[in-house]
Amino acid sequence: MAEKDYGADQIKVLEGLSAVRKRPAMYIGGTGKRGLHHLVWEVLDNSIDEALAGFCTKISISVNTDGSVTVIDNGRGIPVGMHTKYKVPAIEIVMTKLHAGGKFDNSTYKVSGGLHGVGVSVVNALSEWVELEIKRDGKIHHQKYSRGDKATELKVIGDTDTTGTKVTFFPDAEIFDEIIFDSDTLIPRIKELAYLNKGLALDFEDKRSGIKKEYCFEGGIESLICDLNKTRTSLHEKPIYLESKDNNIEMEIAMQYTTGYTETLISFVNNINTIEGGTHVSGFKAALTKVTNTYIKKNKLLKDSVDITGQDMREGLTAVASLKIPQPQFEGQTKTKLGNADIKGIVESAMSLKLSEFYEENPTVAKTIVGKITSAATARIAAQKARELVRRKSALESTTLPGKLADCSEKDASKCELFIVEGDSAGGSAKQGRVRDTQAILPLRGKILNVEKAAITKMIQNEEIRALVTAIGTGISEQFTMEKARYHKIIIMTDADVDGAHISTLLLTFFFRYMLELIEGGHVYLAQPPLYKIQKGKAVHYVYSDEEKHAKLEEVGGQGVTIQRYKGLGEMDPKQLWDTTMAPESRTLKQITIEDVIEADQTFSTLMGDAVEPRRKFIEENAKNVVNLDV
Ligand code: 0RA
Repeated sequence: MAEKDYGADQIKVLEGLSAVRKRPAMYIGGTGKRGLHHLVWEVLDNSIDEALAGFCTKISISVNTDGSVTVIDNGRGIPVGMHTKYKVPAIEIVMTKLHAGGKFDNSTYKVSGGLHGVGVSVVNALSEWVELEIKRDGKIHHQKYSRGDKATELKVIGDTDTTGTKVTFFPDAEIFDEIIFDSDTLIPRIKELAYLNKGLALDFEDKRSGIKKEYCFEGGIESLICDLNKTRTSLHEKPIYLESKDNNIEMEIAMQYTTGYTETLISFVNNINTIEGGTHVSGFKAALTKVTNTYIKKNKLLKDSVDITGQDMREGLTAVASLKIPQPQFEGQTKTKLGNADIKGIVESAMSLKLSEFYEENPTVAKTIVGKITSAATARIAAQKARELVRRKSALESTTLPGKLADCSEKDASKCELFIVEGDSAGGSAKQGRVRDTQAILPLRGKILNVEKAAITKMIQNEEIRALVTAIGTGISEQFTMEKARYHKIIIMTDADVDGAHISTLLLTFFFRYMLELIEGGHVYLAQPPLYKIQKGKAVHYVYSDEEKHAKLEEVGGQGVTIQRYKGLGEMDPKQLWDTTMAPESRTLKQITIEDVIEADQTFSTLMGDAVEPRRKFIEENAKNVVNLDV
């Protein structure tokens, strides 16, 4: 491009500006606020093109006190030489003819994108006046225009040893609904352009309010990633930056994984935000998936059974892809979707090459990323299985009640209680001791599955759990429906020992994970079986703690007192179990509150970990540590 001589002769296609004034919306999208600001973008785009062509390093934009806008660049300056064919200075063709400009033909490409890329002549057509100052060929040239027409002759007003273009324009109130420029509209786009054109200095000043901004990002879109991830926790320190330039196509990609779950993928083509995506975005996604999968396989970072989707690949990813291509075809509702079919393959292969290089050179980062992706996949698969299983009604909503449930006869759930009893023998006593109309008994054999550790699939296959879910009737997780509950009191009744505490903890974990509403509604209780039976003659006392035992012994003490320590519920006969633990008028129940559970949630994680010692200790301490609550 640089070696091409952009003489005045290269400016060819000509058409007057009357069409623009007649139908402005066709050229700038409308005559409202957006259209008005589009004038600024159109002028700015010409300067940015100079920067992209490698001739301009700094652009200043100002809103002046009179409401006009000035854009100054240090590019080559609009050509001022005489056009051999039209016998007028080239700049007059640039300013007064639609589509005029060397940039319109194929010898170069207009990379930055005005809405229609029609050039500065449109701005001229829709401005009350335009004033130009061109530094070129050692001279400062000046000219004024009015509503698209030449108002003064091009003249030299001084000498200079630099080059550049200064365009000042005042929008035409006959065209626009309002002609007041808004800094809040201008500044974000100017900043975005600074990110998208690394190293290019963009200054802004609003002389009406005194607001000043200076943007220049040496890191370009890498800096944009850092900015976007400012409020997030990144998984690797520096964004990954991939760059390639081939056959007039420039590709820049910056990406960084975070601990979060959202995917932020922003793409640009020729500085235009392609909100609707397009072929370049498809290429990006394909490359990320392929290269990462290949890396995982090559380094055996995963069991083959887990298959990772593109979505898993992008969980927690913040990425910006910026493309500069010669002839973008924008499609879609808002013309922000790239349509060029060949770009998918071009981006995919360029990015694949660079990303695999990056993974090879940065194995630590690569492995961190793989770790993130793997856990995204695992979580997705688990959630999916859970949904499928819950949906398959037979899995958990079988209508036939479990055989070992001794149900109650009352149909009003608010009057019914379900005792979940540890062990078949205690279950037997409970079945005999209960009041049949309102109390149901479900014996659980041994320990139920540790739901914290077990995958949901396993959990649902677990017989004890299935019996429990069917008996309660509510369903689990998203399917949970309190109205379907068959009992409003769920009472966990276990031995007052380590195993009993463990079982009740496991049950609470289950309720917490899958039937939280049951706990929130105050429907879950722990039964409090006595620890000791103290007997003197015919008088029998049951005590529920060591403190109580001491107090009772002081009271009844002396000779002939026998103390029996209950090792399990099974040691009690049906009547004793009824009197001490089940009879509503004499029993003590501990209602499980959400606070208990929140605290327990952390404890559960500790508990279900692999360290046996702290777990045992915890269970022992807490087996005794029960706050009594009369219900
Ligand atoms: C046509 C041809 C050349 C440059 C420009 C237009 C140009 C336009 C604007 C608008 C704002 N700033 C600008 N800078 C340059 C090529 C000039 C050459 O070959 O030297």
